Amino acid sequence: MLGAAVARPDRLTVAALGDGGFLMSAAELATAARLGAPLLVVVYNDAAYGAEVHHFGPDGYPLSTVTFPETDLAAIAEGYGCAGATLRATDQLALVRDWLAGPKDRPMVLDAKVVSSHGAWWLEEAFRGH
Ligand SMILES: Cc1ncc(C[n+]2csc(CCOP(=O)(O)OP(=O)(O)O)c2C)c(N)n1
Ligand SMILES: [Mg+2]
Repeated sequence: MLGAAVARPDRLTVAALGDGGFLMSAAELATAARLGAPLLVVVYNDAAYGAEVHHFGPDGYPLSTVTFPETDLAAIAEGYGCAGATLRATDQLALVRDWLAGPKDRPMVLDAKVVSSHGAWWLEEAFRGH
C-alpha cells in the first residue's frame, strides 16, 4: 500500500485491514508519515485475531491468546506522525471528509471499532470444516 501511495500520489490509496494485521505492521507508518503519503488506513478493530477466533471458539479452546485488550490505534498512529481518529458511529465519518478536503500531506488512520460479539458470517461459512 505504501508503494501504491508513492507511485500514484494523484490517486487516494486506501488500505483496509484488521487490528491484528495493523499491530503486526504499524512500524510502516513511520515511513508513510515521513514521506507524507496521501494514504487512508481503515482498521476494522474487533479487538481480536478474528479469523483465529473462528478456529479456536468452536473447538472449545480458550480465546485469551487471540483476543486483545482495548487498544488505542489512533493514538499509536498519531505517535508515528499520522492523523488518527477513533470511529464508533457513522456520523463521525465527517472527520474523514475534513481530511479528504485538506492537503493530505500525512496519512490518516481510522480506528473503526466494530462489534466482536460474533464473528463474520461469511468467514464462519468459509472456515466450516477447516
Ligand atoms: C504474519 C502472520 N501471522 C499469522 C497469520 C495468521 N492469521 C491469518 S488471519 C489472522 C488474524 C488477523 O487478525 P486481524 O488483522 O485483526 O483481522 P480479523 O480477522 O480480526 O478481521 C492471523 C493471525 C498471518 N496471516 N500472518
Ligand atoms: Mg481483528
